[in-house]
Amino acid sequence: MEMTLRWFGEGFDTVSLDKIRQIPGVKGVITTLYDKAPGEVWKREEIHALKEKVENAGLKISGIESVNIHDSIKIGSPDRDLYIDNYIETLENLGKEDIHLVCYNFMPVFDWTRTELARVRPDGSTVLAYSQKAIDNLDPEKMFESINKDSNGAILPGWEPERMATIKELFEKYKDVDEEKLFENLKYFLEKIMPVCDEYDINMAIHPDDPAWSVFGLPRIIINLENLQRMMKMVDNPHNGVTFCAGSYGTNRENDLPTMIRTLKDRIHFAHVRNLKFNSDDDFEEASHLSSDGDFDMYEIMKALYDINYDKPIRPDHGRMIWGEVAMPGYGLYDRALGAAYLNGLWEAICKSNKMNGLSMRILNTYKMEGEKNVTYR
Ligand SMILES: [Mn+2]
Repeated sequence: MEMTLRWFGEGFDTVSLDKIRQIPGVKGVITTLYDKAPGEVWKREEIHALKEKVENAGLKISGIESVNIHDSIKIGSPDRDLYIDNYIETLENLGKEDIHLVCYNFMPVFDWTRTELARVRPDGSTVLAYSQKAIDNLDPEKMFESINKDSNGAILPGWEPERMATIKELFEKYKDVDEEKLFENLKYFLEKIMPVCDEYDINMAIHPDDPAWSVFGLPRIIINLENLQRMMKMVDNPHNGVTFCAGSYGTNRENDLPTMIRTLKDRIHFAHVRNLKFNSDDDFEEASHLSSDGDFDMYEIMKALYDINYDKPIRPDHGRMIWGEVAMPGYGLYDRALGAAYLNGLWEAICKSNKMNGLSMRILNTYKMEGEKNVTYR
């Protein structure tokens, strides 16, 4: 695996590249052109400048999260081809800059949804949390206000104020889009972009809907193994793959995370690993990464990734806000650094206890590979 950290770019992220570089084992960032609107073309020079910035800090771009999908593509509006052409041009420019991983999502209207961005835990840390009761009592048009007031001044990913200003119209546009239609529109999009992905070897990694069920009556399809298998089969190309986000799939307790990983295998192109603590079936909060702090067995999740020889980018996900840090909720430095260190520790222990060979030994520079089978630790 390749340990990375998400970075929103200069001017948008409170965490600097030189701090990221000091996290043991992190050699790459997952980044984006944060001020690009969905549907806009990413110019090659802009991508190149971003790449230079990252490389000058001694890191590399391991992938993009996200190139967002314009609503017309998700809705299947007559103008969708224009935005798909723009998307293809962006992919082409990314490919030319030697970037081969793109995370995206296909969620209508709202991106990830939480009802609290700073719930206080007993240890004084604050975390993102979700309560179905709070959602059920909330007018969807007020959702943005509710999310925005706790954002520490940051623009949250997927919650662009410009889009949210037209929320009523957006809901109206999605009124005829049900799950079947959304699948159809996703298929149409994927079929159009696969040739450029094949040409430049770009792995498309769809991010799950978070939480993994319908909110405010909007259809959500990337929620479980069955739907993922349908998605991969309907456009059966190895570049059509998934972001395995433990914290998002894990919101539905029927999703067996290690089994999902072992079934999806090499169609997993990117992994987000974090833990959740359930207070009841319809209320959860984002715990620290440690197994004993939440409800997921993080060892089993990492072991499943090891078992499929996972050698692609992985990142710790939302962290708690600790030690007085002020940052975009979920994206402070400290707790994500603790998460990366913990996941690296689990990985090293799994590797050593399994006397493994070849591929999945590539935990950055910690180990040296000697030939295909024989591995010696430095
Ligand atoms: Mn995620």
